[in-house]
Amino acid sequence: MSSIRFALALLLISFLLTLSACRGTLTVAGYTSGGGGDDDDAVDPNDADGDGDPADTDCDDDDPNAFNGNEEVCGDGVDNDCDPDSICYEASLGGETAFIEPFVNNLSARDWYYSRGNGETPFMQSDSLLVGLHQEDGDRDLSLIFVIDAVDDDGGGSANIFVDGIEGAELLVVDDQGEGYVDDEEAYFSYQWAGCCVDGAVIGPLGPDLCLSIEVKNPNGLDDIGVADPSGTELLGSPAQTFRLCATE
Ligand SMILES: [Ca+2]
Ligand SMILES: [Ca+2]
Ligand SMILES: [Ca+2]
Ligand SMILES: [Ca+2]
Repeated sequence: MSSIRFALALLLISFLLTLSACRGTLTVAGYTSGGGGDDDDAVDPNDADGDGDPADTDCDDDDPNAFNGNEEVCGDGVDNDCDPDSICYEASLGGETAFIEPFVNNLSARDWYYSRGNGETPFMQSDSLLVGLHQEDGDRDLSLIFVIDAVDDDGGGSANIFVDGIEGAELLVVDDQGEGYVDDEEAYFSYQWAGCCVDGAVIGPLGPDLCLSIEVKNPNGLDDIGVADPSGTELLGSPAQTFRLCATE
C-alpha cells in the first residue's frame, strides 16, 4: 500500500511541476528585454498598460502601443518605440498625403545632389516638382531637396517658389546662380529652365522636428508636385495648392 501511495505522490508532484513550467513560459512570452519576467510572476504591478515595459522605462505606461523595442508606426500620433528621434515625415497637398523616409548616405546633401549623373537622380520627373529629404549618416539634421522637371524631356518652364519654415537653414545648393535667396524663415526662388535641363535646390540644416511649406506661383511647364524617397516617387497634385512636409508621430 505504501509503495502505491508513494507512486501517487510522485505523480502528483510531477503534474504540479509541469503545470508550473507551463505558467512560467506564458509569463515570459510577451516581453524579454529589460522587464525581467524570468520567474512565474503573472502580473507586474508597475506595468499599468500590461505591454511588458515597466513604468520606470515605458515612455507612456497608459498606452500599450508605446513601449521600448516596439516598431514605430507612422501617423497614429503615438511614439510607438519610445524614441523621440525616430520620427515620421508626412507630406500633404490638398487632401493627398504620403509618408516619406529620408535618403540616408555618407555624403553631405550638397555632395549627394552634385554626385548624381544625368537621369540618375531619384527626383527627376517630367513637368513635376519632386521634394525629398536627405540625412547624412549619423547626423540628426536633415536637408530639403527639390528638383524640377527631367533632363531631355520636351519643353522647359518657369516658376516662382517660396519655401517657408526653414529657420536657421541656408541655401546649400542653388542650381543656377542668382535663382534663389534665403532670409530668416523663408527661401525664394525664381526659376527658368530649358527643355534640356532641370532646376533645383538644397536647403539645410533642418532640425528633425521640421515643418515646412512650399508654394508655387505662376507655374509654367509644371503640372504636379510630388515626393521622392528611397522607395520611389509619388505625385500628390497640382502646384496651385500649398505643399507641406512636417515631422509627425
Ligand atoms: Ca507598460
Ligand atoms: Ca506603454
Ligand atoms: Ca507613431
Ligand atoms: Ca518614435
